[in-house]
Amino acid sequence: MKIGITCYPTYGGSGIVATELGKALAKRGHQVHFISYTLPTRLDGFIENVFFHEVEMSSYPLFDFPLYTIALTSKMVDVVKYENLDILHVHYAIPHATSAYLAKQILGNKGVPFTTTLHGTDITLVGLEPSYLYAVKFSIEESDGVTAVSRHLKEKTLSNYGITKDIEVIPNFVDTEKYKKSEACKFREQISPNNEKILVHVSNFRKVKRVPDTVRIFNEVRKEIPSRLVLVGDGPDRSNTEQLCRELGICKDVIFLGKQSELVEIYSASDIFLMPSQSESFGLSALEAMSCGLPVISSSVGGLPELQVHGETGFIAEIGDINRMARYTVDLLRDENRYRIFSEAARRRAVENFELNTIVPQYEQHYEHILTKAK
Ligand code: GMT
Repeated sequence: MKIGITCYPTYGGSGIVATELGKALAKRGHQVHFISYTLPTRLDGFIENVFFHEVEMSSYPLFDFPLYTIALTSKMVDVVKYENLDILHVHYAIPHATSAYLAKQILGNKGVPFTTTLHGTDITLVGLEPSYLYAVKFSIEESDGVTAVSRHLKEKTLSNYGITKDIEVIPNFVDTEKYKKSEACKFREQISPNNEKILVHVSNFRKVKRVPDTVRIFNEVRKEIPSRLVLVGDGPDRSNTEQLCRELGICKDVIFLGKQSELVEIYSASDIFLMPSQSESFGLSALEAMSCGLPVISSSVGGLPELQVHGETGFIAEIGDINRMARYTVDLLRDENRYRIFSEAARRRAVENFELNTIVPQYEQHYEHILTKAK
């Protein structure tokens, strides 16, 4: 198949899923054309069967705001037409599904079907704003296929937008061969010179991630266990979080690594993954951490209970219940035997339920189903 994929290329779960999917499809013999405004984060190096088409944005004095939706539409038309695509797959509804719809209309009988994967805040937050709501609902309804990354997100889409469309749940996935604990880990020696326990959090530091909660949880844990906190990523809440560490006087034990593309070594050096989010449709970074054998301490929101099993792969608490999350962390870190059982269960859950080779064929079947319907 010749597949066009559009996603946000920056640091964020939807772009990562789209990129890993495209790479996996290319490996399975499909030709994959990424269409975005810059090269997606994980699309590094030459990959056979993978092509990148940059959306060109021209500026003009009248345009106070960039006309990305239109520029993307035109690029989609161009790529569908000249690369003879069979299907377009857009990740994150806004504005990608709207551009794909427009491209299909412009191409008329030369148009191809498009499918939209819903990832999270496109449905639960931004999409609900009055300025986007009608366009999001319309574009989802007009998509030839729709997938959601969790049952929770599917239900939210149906109820929030009053949509009756068929939505297929295809969960996020992980390459468990790549994401596995590497034993020879130099980074561990650096960050844990005195055998401190390592807590880790990875996100784009947006409000919904509640990064300051990770610091508060850590602040409680360190009172009982020698430990350090590793924070990976960057975004709007980074300065607040740094400020909080200063106020608590714990800066020497909190390591801000900023954006990182290679996470396996970081997870291999860590003991517990923290995800205290306000909203989380799936929690891809938690899955990647689980695949490296990290138990997860998370909030109970969204798709997180579909990902991890409370009392088996980690623990789940109410949003903002810092003390409980800290308690769970301490209890697990204190009991070596129990920790090992949780770590193995986390890895097993990733391998048995969310392995790349199990999930990617579900997307292939999804495309085939859409193409058969369109004939
Ligand atoms: O925050 C978003 O909705 C955007 C998206 C992203 O690009 O980071 O994240 C969502 O998609 C990921 C991949 O499917 C999920 O693992 C995240 O849980 C989800 N984030 C939220 O729901 C907050």
